[in-house]
Amino acid sequence: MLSNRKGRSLSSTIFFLLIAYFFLVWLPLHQLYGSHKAHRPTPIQGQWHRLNSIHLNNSTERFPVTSYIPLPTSPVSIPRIQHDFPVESRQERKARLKKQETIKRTFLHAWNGYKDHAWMRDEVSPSSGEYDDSFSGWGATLVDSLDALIIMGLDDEFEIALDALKQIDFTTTPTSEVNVFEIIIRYMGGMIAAHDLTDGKHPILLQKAVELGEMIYNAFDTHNRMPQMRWEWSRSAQGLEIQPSEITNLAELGSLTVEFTRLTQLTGDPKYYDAVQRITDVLEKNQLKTRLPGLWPTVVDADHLWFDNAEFGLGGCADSAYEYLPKEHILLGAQTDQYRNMYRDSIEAIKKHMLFRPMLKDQDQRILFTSNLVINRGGHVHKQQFLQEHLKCFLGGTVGIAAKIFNRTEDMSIARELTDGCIWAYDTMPTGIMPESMELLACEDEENCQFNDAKWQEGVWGEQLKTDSERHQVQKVIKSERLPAGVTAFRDSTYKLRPEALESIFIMYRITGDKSLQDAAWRMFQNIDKATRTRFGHSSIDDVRDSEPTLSNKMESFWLAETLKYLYLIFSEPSHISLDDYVLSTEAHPFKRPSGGF
Ligand code: DMJ
Repeated sequence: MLSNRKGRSLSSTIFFLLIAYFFLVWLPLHQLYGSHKAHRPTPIQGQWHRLNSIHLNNSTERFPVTSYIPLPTSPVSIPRIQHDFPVESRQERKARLKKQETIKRTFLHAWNGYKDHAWMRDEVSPSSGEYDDSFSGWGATLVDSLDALIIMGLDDEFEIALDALKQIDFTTTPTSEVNVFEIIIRYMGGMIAAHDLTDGKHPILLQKAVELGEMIYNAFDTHNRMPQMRWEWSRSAQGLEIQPSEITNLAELGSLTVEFTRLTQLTGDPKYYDAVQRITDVLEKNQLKTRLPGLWPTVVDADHLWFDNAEFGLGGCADSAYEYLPKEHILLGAQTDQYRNMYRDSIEAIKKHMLFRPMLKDQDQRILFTSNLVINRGGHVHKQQFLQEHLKCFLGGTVGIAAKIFNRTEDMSIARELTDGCIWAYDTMPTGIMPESMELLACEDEENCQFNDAKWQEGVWGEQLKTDSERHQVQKVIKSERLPAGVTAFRDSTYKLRPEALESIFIMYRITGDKSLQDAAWRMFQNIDKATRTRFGHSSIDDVRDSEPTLSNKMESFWLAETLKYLYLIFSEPSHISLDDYVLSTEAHPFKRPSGGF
């Protein structure tokens, strides 16, 4: 009798526990994650005239390497990057997951637009539902997004994308010129990261990365082994000589290290690492010989290895060459001092010559930007432009990572103020979105800088205001240009769905644990989604000053691969893609960091 009663009370306890589990755990989780159904898309047929199927798989090299620079293989430990996050409360977790789910749905909106209207093409045109093949026609959005699908737990979508990947032929392309940098960071980055995140479970990922690597390696077959960055691939296919360009972007030349190093680590084939190490050696040799020692000009002559150009900056054409210094150091497991030293020389020059504090109305806001410089032959500044570009917003994150791994604690406040500068630039615009580029005024005294209206107006006018008519005219310019206080001109008022500001916020959040960075990211996300959402995805906009901006029908693959991935990760558990386990490429692709050997 007694045991019967015990049995009954046990079964009712189990029953209540099951009910509680269903309502409190299963149902909420299912509502969050389980409602998405994947559907199989149809490849969109192109109207390209294939270059009559020339394939580049067995070409003979004209300038073969006789001995490869070996990959270092005994990594040592690197100081920790991530903050020690405390356990969050139930409420905090719920609020965070809700935001993360909204970001995931936004990702799916754009992914589905691509799947339904541009599957296996490079990009969907997000307003018209047409497609665009801007990166050799190998399905850039599909391949660039592979690891984002894994990170967001979209497993069915990932399987579908993986099936499609099998059909991509990286040995031929309908385009006459291959953009080596873009192809490496988008395609190879996507495949390697997906391989690393799935622990090599899908051999096709590495197979295809190698197929692409074999193809692109031919761009390095030049007289000095510097790659031809806008590669005339059909010349190589016909056995004709190719040359590195006299006008090569620093960023393109200097940002292949991480992808090619990882490819060698994964395959054991030394040639990829050798190829990029040769570039690093050339950059190192010339770093202190340029017009601004420590920094390289934004345009370099890769044919004659001349670094005498006058223009210096950290935005377009230069950015990721600097970003990859600490990142390659991490990927190599700190086995050489080369990247540490190169980073030291570059950051010291940046601090000395480029950093500036803009003159703002609210001087309690401590923010930093970097200027562009034109240097004459004698090494003197010919021109300094206080120009902030969206592309420069990567810098806060890079300086933050480097401050941690190289024990440069004194740089951490710079990292934060650079990141805050980009947040300010978003918050200050009518749409809440930072423009592609704008000009500002620099404080003369950084520690004591008052906003000076007359100076600002002169900055807008470009010279001293002499007459009442000029003073009247400048007011008109400020009004018609809709210049926020402190901004003297909009160089380019578009927003192209770029990730850099969110990238730095992600890194600085993981380093500091400061929740105000999550708040800033959430504001930015809501504003971007509102201004850019279209029927088939999200579109670049023409003017961040318009509350209802014109859409330019363009969605680059980095919207899914970077911008939305960073947003998702800002609201993830900090252990998800920890910066102490992965190094993120310039296209936000996480590569496994070495631990104890390769
Ligand atoms: C991305 O393709 C990469 O982040 C690159 O390094 C710079 N520009 C775009 C995004 O803006």
